[in-house]
Amino acid sequence: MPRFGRIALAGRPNAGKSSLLNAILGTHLSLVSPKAQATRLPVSGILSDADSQIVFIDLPGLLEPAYLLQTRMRQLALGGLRTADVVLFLHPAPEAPAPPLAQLIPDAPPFTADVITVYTKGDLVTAGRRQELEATGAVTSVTSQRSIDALVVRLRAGLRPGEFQFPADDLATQPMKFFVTEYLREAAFDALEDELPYAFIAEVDEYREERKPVYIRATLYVERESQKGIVIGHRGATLRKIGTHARVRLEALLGEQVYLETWVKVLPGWRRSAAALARFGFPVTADEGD
Ligand SMILES: Nc1nc2c(ncn2[C@@H]2O[C@H](COP(=O)(O)OP(=O)(O)O)[C@@H](O)[C@H]2O)c(=O)[nH]1
Ligand SMILES: [Mg+2]
Repeated sequence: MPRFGRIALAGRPNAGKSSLLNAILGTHLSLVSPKAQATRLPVSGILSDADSQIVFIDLPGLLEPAYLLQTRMRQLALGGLRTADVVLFLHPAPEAPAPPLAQLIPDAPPFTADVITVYTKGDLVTAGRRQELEATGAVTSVTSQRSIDALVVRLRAGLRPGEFQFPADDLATQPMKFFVTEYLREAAFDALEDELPYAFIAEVDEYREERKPVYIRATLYVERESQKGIVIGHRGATLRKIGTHARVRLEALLGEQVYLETWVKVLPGWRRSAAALARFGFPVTADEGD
């Protein structure tokens, strides 16, 4: 009998959730940034072997929302906890011990998943400290394949019987267009400073996979006219850098060449607009008045 499970990666912003997802999958699927709150929408990655399939769900970080986008991010993170069989609660080893997960989510509706504490960034503490922490939870580091493998073995062993929900060779559940916008955002987090990456979002206008190279046209949105100039940069240098970063990631994921065309536009206040957020894939929940 095959085994199947959904495992959510939860924790505070910057705990290393997306990095761990990528290390488990051996692919740079989810965007990673040293800046907090880069992940806005859950990213699912699939790990299959001969007789088991795990869908890992990389969730937005658990934080106190300051504006509507962050409210949506928190709702998505809490929703992800509800649909998981197992929750990996990630906490950086240098900041151990982890508080109880319940402390981060006093507003969460009850969920039934088992919670496993995973200390991330194990390479940033001493071997002695790692051993101490291993007594209370898993310890991983993206620089140690052994620690990633050990975690996967443990998770596979805990899976319940169930049919595969996805083809065995699928890596992701979301369409390639989604990853175009994610990698453009990763590039923005890399190339832009301060508040700008947070005011940045991307939308795919055209995706023609029948063309060789694959032709993709995307619009990059910021909130103010002054931000537009910064995203474009001197003679378009910053925009080129953003496009190249995203294109290289996409080509690695697709295994073929991509021609990525980008335009920059202003969409004032999109982070606080329910209509704009719905358009960018952040669902409006029923219990909300706006
Ligand atoms: N030293 C070290 N840094 C890590 C590790 N995992 C993640 N990071 C870094 O921590 C930062 C946040 O990682 P990210 O995966 O985006 O965190 P998320 O916000 O929880 O998804 C990035 O700069 C990563 O490179 C690790 O195992 N060791
Ligand atoms: Mg992340």
